Amino acid sequence: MKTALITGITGQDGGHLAQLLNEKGYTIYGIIRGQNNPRRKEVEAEFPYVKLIEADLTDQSSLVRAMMEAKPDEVYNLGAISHVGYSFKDPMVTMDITGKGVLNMLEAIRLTDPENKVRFYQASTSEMYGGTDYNRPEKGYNESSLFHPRSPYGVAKLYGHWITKNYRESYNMYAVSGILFNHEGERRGLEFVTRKITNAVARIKLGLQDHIELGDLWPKRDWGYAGDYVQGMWLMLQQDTPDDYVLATGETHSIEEFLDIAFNEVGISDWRPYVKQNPAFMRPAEVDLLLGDPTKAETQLGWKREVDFPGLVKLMMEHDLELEAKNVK
Ligand code: NAP
Ligand code: G4F
Repeated sequence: MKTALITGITGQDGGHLAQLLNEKGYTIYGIIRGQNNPRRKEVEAEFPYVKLIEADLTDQSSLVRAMMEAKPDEVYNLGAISHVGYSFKDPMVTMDITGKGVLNMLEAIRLTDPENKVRFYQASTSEMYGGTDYNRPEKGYNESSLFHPRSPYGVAKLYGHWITKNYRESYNMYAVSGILFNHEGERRGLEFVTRKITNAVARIKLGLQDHIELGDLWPKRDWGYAGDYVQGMWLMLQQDTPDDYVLATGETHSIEEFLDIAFNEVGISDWRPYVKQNPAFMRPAEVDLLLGDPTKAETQLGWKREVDFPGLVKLMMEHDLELEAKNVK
């Protein structure tokens, strides 16, 4: 049976991927950072089959040790500073982890895998396209579209994307990038707009809070379900030849549309009295519109997303209503 090493095991995608690989019979190692990571207990409780290794993407020696301990067939590099807004506040740490961390991981693989057997997945992102008018194809961004990142996060990810391609071309490594559009779900961090909304709407419905503060409401995103997207990551590592793929739904929706469905789920037809705008949640440069074209992944990998936009909002609302009901006295 195969062995996988996952960075970012405490994150949203790390959880979905651990579940998927466990169903497939993998031995799973996860990298956890920090001397007392608050998410360690959650991971241990939810995924007891994951063996945790202490390491950090900024510490290459720790990654070499992790490779020597896990001896993986596949490495999924999901670890990153992944919040776009935060990357403006801490751009250098973002570059160290989200950008140079990819190089640290690739070099750790090269040093410990002289036979070039390990397959590597890099978590690239639609943020690399930047959503600018001049480079936006009608059917959505695909694998050949131009990049124009609009945040320190997007720039760091673009470095990770190109260094992955460079290692594939230079050293013949099986190294691929999945260019994933936004994917959400019940494991999404509360700092991201979808989960911030579904959690707040549940709390408003249950009388636990009276409003939600958000930044800009007009940006549009191509939002899918994270459970569908980890299937695509796995498929990318099972091909005869390594290549890069876009995963997306092919639909785009504004934050206002997300609010419409979320509030409707709890019987509130007009959300405006409950939403206040706060400039603290606006960004120095915004990505206006993201829309992806997943044709290549659909035709070559046989990947297809199952959950649609209303289904995504509904499943997140159901989860948060159940979660927050425990806080009602
Ligand atoms: P997430 O929930 O924010 O998880 C990020 C993970 O990175 C956490 O486990 C975090 O661990 C870990 N991490 C941060 N700094 C680290 C370091 N120095 N060393 C090792 N690990 C570190 O992100 P996600 O939504 O699961 O996304 C997974 C990956 O896909 C990320 O690289 C993200 O940028 C990328 N991506 C996400 C989306 C999306 O819509 N979700 C779309 C495209 C690409 P701690 O618990 O220690 O903080
Ligand atoms: O939920 P967001 O923070 O996600 P964003 O910036 O699209 O990034 C996510 O998707 C990327 C893929 O395209 C990933 F690479 C990245 O790691 C992350 O997972 O913000 C979505 C939109 C933005 O336009 C933001 O300005 O929502 C807007 N927004 C409005 N009010 C807000 C808020 N975003 C957050 N986080 N919090 C707000 O209060």
